[in-house]
Amino acid sequence: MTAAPDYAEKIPNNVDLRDDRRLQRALESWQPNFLRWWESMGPALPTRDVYLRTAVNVGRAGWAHFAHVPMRDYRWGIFLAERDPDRRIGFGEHKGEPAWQQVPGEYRADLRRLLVIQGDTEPASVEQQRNLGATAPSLYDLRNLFQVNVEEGRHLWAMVYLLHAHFGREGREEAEQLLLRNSGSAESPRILGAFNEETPDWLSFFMFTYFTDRDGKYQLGTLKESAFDPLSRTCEFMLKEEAHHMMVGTTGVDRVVERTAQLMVEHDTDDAGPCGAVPLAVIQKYLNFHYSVSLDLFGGETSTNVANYYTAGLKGRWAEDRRPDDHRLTDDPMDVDALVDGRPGQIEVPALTGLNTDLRRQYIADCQTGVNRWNKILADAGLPHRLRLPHVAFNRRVGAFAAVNVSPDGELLDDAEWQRRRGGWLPTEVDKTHVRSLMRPVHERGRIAAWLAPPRSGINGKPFDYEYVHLT
Ligand code: BYC
Ligand code: FE
Ligand code: FE
Repeated sequence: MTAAPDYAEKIPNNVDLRDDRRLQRALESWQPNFLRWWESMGPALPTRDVYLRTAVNVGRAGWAHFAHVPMRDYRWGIFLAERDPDRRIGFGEHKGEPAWQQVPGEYRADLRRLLVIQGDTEPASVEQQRNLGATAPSLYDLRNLFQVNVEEGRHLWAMVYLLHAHFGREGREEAEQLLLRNSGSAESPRILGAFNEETPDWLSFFMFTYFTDRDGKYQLGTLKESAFDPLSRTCEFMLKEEAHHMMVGTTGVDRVVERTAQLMVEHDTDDAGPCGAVPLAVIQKYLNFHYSVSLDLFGGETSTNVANYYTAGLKGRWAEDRRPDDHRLTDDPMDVDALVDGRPGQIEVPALTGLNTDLRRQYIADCQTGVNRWNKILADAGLPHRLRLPHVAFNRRVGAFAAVNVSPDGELLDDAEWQRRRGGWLPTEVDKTHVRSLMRPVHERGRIAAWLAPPRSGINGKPFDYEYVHLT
């Protein structure tokens, strides 16, 4: 049994930090830098307190508690899911051996790289969302934004803990760097493309939490399979929090679509823009953008990196234990998306090098469930319009399709035609300006912006008109 964390400690944790003075001191010296980063790069809107969920334990019964807390007093703790002392490695060349409690020397560099990439995305998203508070459509949404922000902050702590505890001086240096790179910075940007894009409005925020946080869910799902047990346990716990981020994205887009559909019916028009909502065509363009930049986050269609990670036992597949194969894949083939004679098609490759494609496909199937939901909202409103996911090769910057221009239907285009038609598929300055014009803050209890439907239920059993945030 893991002991309940002691909230009197500077860093709440269930990793017996007090027994490791060196590690405790390292984290305590990183903490002020984290807090400085949070003050300068975290949520910009001043608040007195926010109704937040704080992770306090890992057991089945009650892993979190809810209370109004001043954000600067939020306790970013370190929590690993409970240890299974009998856990064995589930895949790769070490399959069947006991899971590792320490990092094997030969895998140090690869594991550090995975932790750094994962850790880099967490504060990046907080930076991207920094200014959204000023235009929140309701106190309920404002609270959800801040909840996501503090938890992404905690996910940074989760990676920094592993770097400090297992990677010595190099790990401490990487932990410093995680606070020095910044989203969109020209000199030292965040590592992955999607995390250098802007999140300037709430439609972008909902699309980001739907599509980009969902990449997080799938990547964490593969790292949860890791032979390195502390990483596995960390990711398992992070996934609990991620469920809320998924909810914010899914129901956020639901509510945008619902409001738009309502106004389309009411005014008998295809363009809800003049009625003060986001036109369905613009929702589709935002979807196209966030989906395609998120597809890039899965890396190349074929990758020797991912083959090495799998063989070594560092990174598994989504739902590894439910796969009906030998979990080694040394002789298996698989079809991956590729350019065939210059057009989108498929080729057969060794399964190990196709694992980014495997994970991307799991993700795509999950994304489709959201689109189905949103289409049901349109159908229930009596509208014939439908949303859809664009072709996998559309607007890609990473992997096999980075070199070509492909329409949402999968049609190959030359540069001139792409330039001529891209404004019909991706948000234009006019679209963005319209969306921004809708982003007038609604900070009064129980009220909501005109472009968005209210949620079906509140947070933790509270009503929509609860005082989720006290502004200063
Ligand atoms: N942008 O061999 P390849 C989350 C680089 S999100 C820029 O195909 P690999 C969250 C790649 O690094 C989850 N560069 O890649 C969400 C490589 O560089 P080097 C984050 C990219 O390694 C919302 C080169 O291209 N976690 O948690 O098989 C809010 C060749 O690529 C990109 C992880 O990603 C890109 N999009 O796969 C908050 C898990 N893609 O080595 C949080 C850890 C690739 O030539 N990361 N490159 O210098 C990984 O597992 C893998 O590194 C990747 C890439 C899946 C990212
Ligand atoms: Fe996260
Ligand atoms: Fe998240």
